[in-house]
Amino acid sequence: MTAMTRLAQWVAMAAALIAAPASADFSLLNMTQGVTESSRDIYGLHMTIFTITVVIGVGVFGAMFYSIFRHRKSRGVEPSKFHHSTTMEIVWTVIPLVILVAMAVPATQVLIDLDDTTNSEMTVEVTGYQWFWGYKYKGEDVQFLSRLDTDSDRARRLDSGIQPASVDNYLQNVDQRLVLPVDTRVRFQITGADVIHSWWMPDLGWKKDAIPGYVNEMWTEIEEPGVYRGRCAELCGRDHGFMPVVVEALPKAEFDEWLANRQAGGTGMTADSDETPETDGELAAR
Ligand SMILES: [Cu+2]
Repeated sequence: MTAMTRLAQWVAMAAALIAAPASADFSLLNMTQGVTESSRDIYGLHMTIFTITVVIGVGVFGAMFYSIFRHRKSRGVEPSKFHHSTTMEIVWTVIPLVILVAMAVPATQVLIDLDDTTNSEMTVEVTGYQWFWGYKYKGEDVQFLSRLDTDSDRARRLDSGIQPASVDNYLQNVDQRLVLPVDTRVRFQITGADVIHSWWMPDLGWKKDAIPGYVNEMWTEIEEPGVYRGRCAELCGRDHGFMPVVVEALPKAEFDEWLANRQAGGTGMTADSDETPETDGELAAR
């Protein structure tokens, strides 16, 4: 092998190494910005704290490696022999304290805001079951169960012979979506019927435990119409991986139409529904 071919090989390898991360979609590694003000607040907090930790990491490791190389024994550096430095102790106590407080103040503000469910315009009761979700529009006489869609359910079975990749939104689809209006402050009351589940919708910026005998509250105000997908985030038994959450946010007028349709006994079902919803009687029997 000539020196030139070897050089060409090295150049090609270096180019491939540089090109691989450049073509990767790094946004997939980060958390989503979501579609609500609170989800963007949370994303902002995440980025601020991430930046602070990166700066600290570079500073600490930079100082450490600089000291290791610059003051190594082989260079003939004599170690200093001092025992105690009050100045240093104060510096390395006060600086982290200031950083922690600077991070805690905005984080606490967002937490307080997330917990404030006052002034909500409508309430949805969310109940976790093994292994599906129940939704009830409080005071609207509309309730239904939301289960894994039949296509995913068929494909996930042992020896089904169906390629999961051939199923639309495999394991991320339900028979009946939770339909919500946009630009409306919606309160959620979340509980569990059997074991602890957790209702997680990344685009809303939060998840909340669904605990039997206890009602957790949360709220959201979705800004953009669309279909958002989440899942149960608390290991709740055999089929934990098969109870997705799908929210469809509709413009207000369309939502009112959907709700009226449901109240009139229609299914009011949305695009990917493929099953007859359970009647209220069946739901109550559970
Ligand atoms: Cu679960």
